[in-house]
Amino acid sequence: MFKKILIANRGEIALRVICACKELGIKTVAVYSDADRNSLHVRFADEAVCIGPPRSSESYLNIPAVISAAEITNTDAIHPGYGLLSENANFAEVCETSDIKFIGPPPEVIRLMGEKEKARQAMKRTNVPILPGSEGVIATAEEAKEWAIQIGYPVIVKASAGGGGRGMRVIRAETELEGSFNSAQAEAAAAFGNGNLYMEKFIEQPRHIEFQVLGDLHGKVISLGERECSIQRRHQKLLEESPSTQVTEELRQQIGKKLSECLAQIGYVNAGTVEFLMDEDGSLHFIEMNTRIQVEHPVTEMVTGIDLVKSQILLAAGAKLGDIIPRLDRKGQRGHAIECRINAEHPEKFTPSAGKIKTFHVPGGLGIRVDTAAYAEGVIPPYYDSLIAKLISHGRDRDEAIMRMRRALEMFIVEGIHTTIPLHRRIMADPDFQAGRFDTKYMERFLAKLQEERVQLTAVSA
Ligand code: MV4
Repeated sequence: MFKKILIANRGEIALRVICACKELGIKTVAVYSDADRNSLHVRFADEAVCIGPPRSSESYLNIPAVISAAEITNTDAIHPGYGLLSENANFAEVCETSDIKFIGPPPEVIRLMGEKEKARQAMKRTNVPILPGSEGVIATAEEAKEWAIQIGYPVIVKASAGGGGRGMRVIRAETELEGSFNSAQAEAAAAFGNGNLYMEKFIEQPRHIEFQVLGDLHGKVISLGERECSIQRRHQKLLEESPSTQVTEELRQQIGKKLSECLAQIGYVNAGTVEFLMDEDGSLHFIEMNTRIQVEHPVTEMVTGIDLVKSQILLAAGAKLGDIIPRLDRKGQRGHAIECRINAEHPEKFTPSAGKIKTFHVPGGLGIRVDTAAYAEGVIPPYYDSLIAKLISHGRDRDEAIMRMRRALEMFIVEGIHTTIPLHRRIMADPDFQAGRFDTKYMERFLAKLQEERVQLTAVSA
């Protein structure tokens, strides 16, 4: 087992990893930028190393600085958290060549999943359902035209190096094809240094449903069920839940089995998330895979009782899935969990709201969990992600999870900066949300409805 782990991250996820290490009796090293000197991850780690100026590009993303910090502290392994270096195959490679265990999949698997078109073909080969689409990269608009005829309009072209919504174009008719194809190619080349595009049938109003998987170093992969993540705005998720009201036990088992087989073949190791779109008739279609622990992992933890971050560490150290997860826990999901992302943002304009927190009161009680690194009198720097807390509720069923979330949102007080708390209060009160009637277009409709009613969310937050 590792004696010491360096956490190459900040904020709530750095604290989350420290929690797992403490429970495993592993020493921790925090790295921090000049802007994070007074952050809680620095306080709760056993050691802390300053790795540079506030901007991420000069600190948390600076590979030589992170590796040097690991070397001077005699670290055995690095946990990258999410974002930052977590899906950087080169970083994973540098860790391994420096004799430091990277807590995540092998570099070649990170690289494969980073090339969305290759990931798609890999899933197809092992019978994971994918959308009708192109095979291999599309070189020219002419070629794209032929694929579009075969697939049938509407189609979507996506950047192979993209993901998270960048470098995509929906094409509804042949007249739009050449223009959209060329602009997507140029955008992808500029953004990712790689203009490779592929094409899929376009699903108009999908739900976004993702499966959590864990793989060990002995060739075994298991699925821990799904999360429903459709409630998002501009590709930023706002709240997630597990299980999805739309996934039957039969579908969950069927997809879980296929994923276990497919990912075992690929050599998948550690935690991962497989993203699907659900169409109007309830079928799931693979779109991409994320090779990291995700922000929304707690909803899976609440319904499975499995500590995913502890599992990541144990799996990286060579543990067998059968030894760390009792058969009973693998049976399935108990109850229902919801996570609200509390961002330091204006709740309507979604513009960042950095500054000093004046009051910070966190709710608690049965069925409530708060993952945060924020505190009263603490400062939210403007340089990083705006997520300041995750409020998670768990109940015997969805209604109970919603009721618990509603009372916890009432008792969550943040003063001094704007947050998304008032927005979440409104969503929880929405009959469509309560009935489970939503898809990836939900927030557009919801925000339009608020505008019509002229609801001032900031007034609620004061
Ligand atoms: C799609 C799609 C419809 N059809 N692919 C957006 C982010 C990227 N991960 C994939 N995305 C989409 N791919 C096909 N074939 C619609 C989206 C999409 C979306 C997906 C998940 C969550 C929110 C979304 C919001 C807009 C578009």
